[in-house]
Amino acid sequence: MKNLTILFCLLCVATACKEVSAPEPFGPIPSERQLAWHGMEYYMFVHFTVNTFTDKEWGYGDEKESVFNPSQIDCRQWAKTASDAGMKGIIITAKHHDGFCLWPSQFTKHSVKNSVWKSGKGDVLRELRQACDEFGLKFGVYLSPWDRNSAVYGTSEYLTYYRNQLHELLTNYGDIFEVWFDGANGGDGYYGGAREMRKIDNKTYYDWPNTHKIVRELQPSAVMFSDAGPDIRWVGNESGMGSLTNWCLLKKDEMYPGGDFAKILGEGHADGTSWVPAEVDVSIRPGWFYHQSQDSLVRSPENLMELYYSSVGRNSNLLLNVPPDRRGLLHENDVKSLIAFRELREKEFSFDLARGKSAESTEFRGRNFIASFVNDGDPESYWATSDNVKSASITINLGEKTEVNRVLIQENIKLGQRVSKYKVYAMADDKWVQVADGTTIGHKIIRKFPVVLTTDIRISIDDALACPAISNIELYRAPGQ
Ligand code: FUL
Repeated sequence: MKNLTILFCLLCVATACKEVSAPEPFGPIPSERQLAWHGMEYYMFVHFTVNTFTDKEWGYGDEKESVFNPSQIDCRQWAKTASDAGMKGIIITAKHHDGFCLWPSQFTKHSVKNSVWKSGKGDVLRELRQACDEFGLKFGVYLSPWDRNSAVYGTSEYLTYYRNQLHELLTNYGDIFEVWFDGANGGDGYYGGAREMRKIDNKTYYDWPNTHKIVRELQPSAVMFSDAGPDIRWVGNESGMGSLTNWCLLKKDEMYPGGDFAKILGEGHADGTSWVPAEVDVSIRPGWFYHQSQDSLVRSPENLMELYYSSVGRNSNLLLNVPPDRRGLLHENDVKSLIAFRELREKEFSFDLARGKSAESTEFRGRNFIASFVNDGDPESYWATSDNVKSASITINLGEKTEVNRVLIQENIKLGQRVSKYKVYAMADDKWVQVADGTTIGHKIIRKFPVVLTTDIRISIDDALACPAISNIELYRAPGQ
């Protein structure tokens, strides 16, 4: 009888621990290009044009080309700074609303080729591309749809002009990782001397689907950003605030660039029909362009750290604008702050207390999806529950009493975004104490809580759209409280 019992138990263990198939993907999932984008997390925005020299934020379109004359431009300094700051790429305003082109476009006179800079032989994009390659950064372009210089803005001829320019950018400057389509458009402008108000219909004028096709064809690995995607969405504000509830999903066919969708863009749609994650774009200074008067208003490293928590820590990427000055250099104050911010980040996340510690879960679907895959340092392995189990918890035993005040959690988003409710507990004085709670996870969340002296941290997934699949959990003791 005893032998039979032992055999029975062994059989049970063998069944529970057998290798099983992975969960089926749930809902929309990211494309390869979107997955690569998620991995970038933090990169630089560069706003640079005639405005830098006229001290404006929006040029009217009548600026003389000669005003663009950086005295010591050095794109290597921009790229080196981005790399030293821990950024993964740079997106530059190839053309802002004023219509001035930072490359010698053959379709307009309004560009660097008619400036005095390098006797009209310069090309900012070419220099930046080379610098990005040298420092191992990806390269992206912003091409403003609104063009206050163009005489034909508002007519169908302008679309041809816009697409020709896009073609130049996408064929002459190597691999582009992101194409940024701004949502601001229509209003008064120079328009070739007409100096009038021109309004366009956001929904129809640009015929976006056909412009998107050009990008797909010429740069299949590039993601496209706009208020409403198609690949990456605006977060709905320019203050650096990602939303705590943040689905990478969107009913994108109901949206259009320039529409009034701020709240929806922050949260996304739990039942969205496409994978369109949020990007937080924000400037290191009050303005997007350089103004000497703002030299003392550069965000502090501590403030940038807050931005990091409210963007990367909320399932968004951080696109941080650092505008070059009239010399064509990133200002010393900005550089100092960026480097100190990197140092702060390194201190904040210097040692993962969870890595390699014992982890147990209330449920797992099979031995190839066990709890300890969340803290093995392998981004490919993950813990997943059986298909019908939508709430379960995982407990990491730290081995001894340890101070903890940060938790980082990642879902395996290749299978879609699933978790809709979670809580984090710490075992303190023999009791479970709740230290954080929230809704969505997605690519990554980082949560702060007051220092707790604990032996175990428990992540409780309380609800999910499909069985949870968690690829990573990290724990930290960041300096301070
Ligand atoms: C906005 C523009 O109007 C600003 O000038 C800036 O380029 C910002 C990133 O997007 O829509």
